[in-house]
Amino acid sequence: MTTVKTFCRVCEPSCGLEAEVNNGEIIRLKADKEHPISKGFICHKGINSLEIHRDPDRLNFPQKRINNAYQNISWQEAITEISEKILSIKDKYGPMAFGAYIGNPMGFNALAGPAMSSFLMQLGCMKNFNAGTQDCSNKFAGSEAVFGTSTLHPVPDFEHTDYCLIIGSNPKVSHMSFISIANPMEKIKQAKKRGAQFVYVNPREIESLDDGDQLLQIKPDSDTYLLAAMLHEINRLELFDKNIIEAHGKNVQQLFNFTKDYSPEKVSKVVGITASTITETAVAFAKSKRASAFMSVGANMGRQGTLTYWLMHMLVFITGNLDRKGGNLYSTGFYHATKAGRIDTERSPFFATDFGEMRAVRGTLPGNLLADMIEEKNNPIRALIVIGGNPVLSIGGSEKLKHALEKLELLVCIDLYQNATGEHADYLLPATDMLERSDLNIIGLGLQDQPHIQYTDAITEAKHERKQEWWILGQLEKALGFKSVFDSVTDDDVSLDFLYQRIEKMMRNTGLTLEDVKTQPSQTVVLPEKTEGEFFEKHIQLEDRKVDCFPFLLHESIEHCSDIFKEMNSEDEQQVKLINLRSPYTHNSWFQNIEKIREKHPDNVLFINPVDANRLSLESGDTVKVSNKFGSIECLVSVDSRLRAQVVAMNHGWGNKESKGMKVAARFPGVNVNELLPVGLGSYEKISNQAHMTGVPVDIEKVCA
Ligand SMILES: Nc1nc2c(c(=O)[nH]1)N[C@H]1C(S)=C(S)[C@@H](COP(=O)(O)OP(=O)(O)OC[C@H]3O[C@@H](n4cnc5c(=O)[nH]c(N)nc54)[C@H](O)[C@@H]3O)O[C@H]1N2
Ligand SMILES: Nc1nc2c(c(=O)[nH]1)N[C@H]1C(S)=C(S)[C@@H](COP(=O)(O)OP(=O)(O)OC[C@H]3O[C@@H](n4cnc5c(=O)[nH]c(N)nc54)[C@H](O)[C@@H]3O)O[C@H]1N2
Ligand code: SF4
Ligand SMILES: [Mo]
Repeated sequence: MTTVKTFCRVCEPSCGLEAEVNNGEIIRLKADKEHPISKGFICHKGINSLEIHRDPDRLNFPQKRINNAYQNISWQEAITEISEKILSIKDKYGPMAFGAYIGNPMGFNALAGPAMSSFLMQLGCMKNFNAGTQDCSNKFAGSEAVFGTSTLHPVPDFEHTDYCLIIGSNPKVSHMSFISIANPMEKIKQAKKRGAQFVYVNPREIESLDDGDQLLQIKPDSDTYLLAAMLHEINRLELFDKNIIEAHGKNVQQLFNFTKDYSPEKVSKVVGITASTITETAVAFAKSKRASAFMSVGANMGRQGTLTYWLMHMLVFITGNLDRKGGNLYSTGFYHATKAGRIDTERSPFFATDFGEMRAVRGTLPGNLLADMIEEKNNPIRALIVIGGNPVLSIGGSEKLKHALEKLELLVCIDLYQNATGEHADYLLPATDMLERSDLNIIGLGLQDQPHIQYTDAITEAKHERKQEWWILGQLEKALGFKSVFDSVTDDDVSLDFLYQRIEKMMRNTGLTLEDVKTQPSQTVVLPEKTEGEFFEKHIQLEDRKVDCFPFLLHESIEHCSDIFKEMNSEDEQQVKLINLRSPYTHNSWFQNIEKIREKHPDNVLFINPVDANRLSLESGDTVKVSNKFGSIECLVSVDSRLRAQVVAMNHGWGNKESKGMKVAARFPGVNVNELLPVGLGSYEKISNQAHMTGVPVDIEKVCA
């Protein structure tokens, strides 16, 4: 038996793991207590990834759909048949007939990224979608507008902060996103011991709340107005940092002209927080010596996630906390990535399409238009490749997407499972899991609380015929006559050194080679801490290196902001709204096939506040019909006093009734909450393509047995 070090690639902390391996089989996974960053912290998902590795339902061979059943075929057959179909579709319709959807796990796979770009570019595929538009694309658009680059996201400096505002995130359950931080709750605890104040903005009394924390129990989808009102107060009371603004900002007066319209008194009803609390919060933030802010999916997924992120950046900047120790700092890491995300902020990014003006954000179109773009009359998508994603369960309006997928001439899914999307595939291609491939922690680049590089070898050989994405795409490239990773070698045995060349080049600034990393304990090199002093000079990508406080790219959204405010202000006070909810026992749509988890947590329910439950005569365990103009579901309710009145919450990633390839998940199917989310035109934020997924109005009725 040997013990091998590796790291988890399920979510962003990338915790250190140890694998006990016997005769090439992994017997057990446990925490790497010696890991210099995660120091023994892990969660059960990291441990349970072993269950996914040995799940009998895993895809093990390439499969082809014949008469609605899947048959194993060889890789040779799969590559030949798929490439022939691709060529014939290209001949008939041209490159506009291709589409791709890249899922969230592909961000955690260092060799897959370049392979996917190479393949899609050579295919001429312009209709690219990914999980980012259901997650965070507002952050890309927000930082583009304010800093000129999608890759600049200063993170809170927990270690030194005195005051931290956490908007729409539940670190205890999710371990956060857009900040790679092992054991965030421990960091928060340590900060609190020093006397730091943590303030959560959330419609729910979340698990992360602890003694001394403050909760601003906001109404869903209204964060933009809370931040606008806080800035209103900071301006009114002249609590901004004049010197910093003068030295590093522009268009500040226009920002204040905008926030003038949103006094605490005016927004109080819409945000559901008293005017005095808003003022107090603004004053506390501005008067703290070192204040920081963070926002995540709860705010991203509202209708105005980009404006919310803009205003969060503004709050941090005008109070002098941007690039300040204990405020928000950019975490450079092993490569200066801020240039890579640079865009021209002077020109409109939009182009004309049959769906009206549209843009690509980091190359990505709105996921909420995927179904429409398959069904459209002119130039529909006829061939789609899905890599490590499950759009049927992760985008709104699943029924519409399922219907559209059946119209494709070719659907290829590369995944661990025949997931709900794979149910519609013509070809299923089996991918390796994280224990079967080498990797480097590329996901955290620019977002690490403590910068570090870590490498892992594959812990075990890939079972059966599972292959890595770079291999699959490289083989397709070769068959299609494109430039392929296999061109430079005589056989299929491409050396790892060759594949990691690009990453090694990226590491050049650190003076380290991959070999240096591999020989360190836990194959991890801790890099210098994030520091202040470089942000304005080095990282901002606008020509004049100033923070743009009223960016041209946001003008249209800003104009629209007052319309949404009016609409919310005149809304029926009793209107119930659905918010997103993450559970410790699921991870988006995967981990659904792990029997021991599903037996303990067999279902997802709709959580409802006692006030609404009473009004509707509901008790926990009752069945309800939840509906709106987008769809309808039937599910069980659980009465939960942690929610604000008129707010219901439900975990996504469920709804595997028809997933024949995931037998455990099909036995515990749960309900797909995304049936209730808007889809198509008008269902996403135009500037960012971010889908509207929280604060969606719903009606609830009791279903009598
Ligand atoms: N266990 C587990 N961990 C995960 C995942 C998982 O599925 N399960 N998913 C991973 C992924 S892909 C991501 S992106 C991260 C996400 O990590 P986080 O961004 O921390 O996500 P959540 O825990 O869903 O926290 C979002 C919070 O927003 C609140 N919220 C909902 N609507 C609103 C609103 O309108 N305004 C405000 N202010 N708050 C609102 C919700 O109540 C919820 O507490 O988690 C990652 N980690
Ligand atoms: N209602 C609602 N919907 C949501 C959210 C929400 O909070 N509420 N959250 C959104 C968020 S934040 C996200 S990130 C998206 C996620 O959206 P997606 O990325 O589309 O979906 P996942 O459920 O993460 O599916 C990942 C798939 O990748 C497979 N996979 C895992 N590892 C690998 C690998 O190494 N290689 C390959 N090829 N496949 C692999 C898994 O088996 C799974 O089928 O969902 C979004 N949808
Ligand atoms: S917190 Fe995330 S990275 Fe760490 S063990 Fe859990 S799933 Fe893996
Ligand atoms: Mo996500």
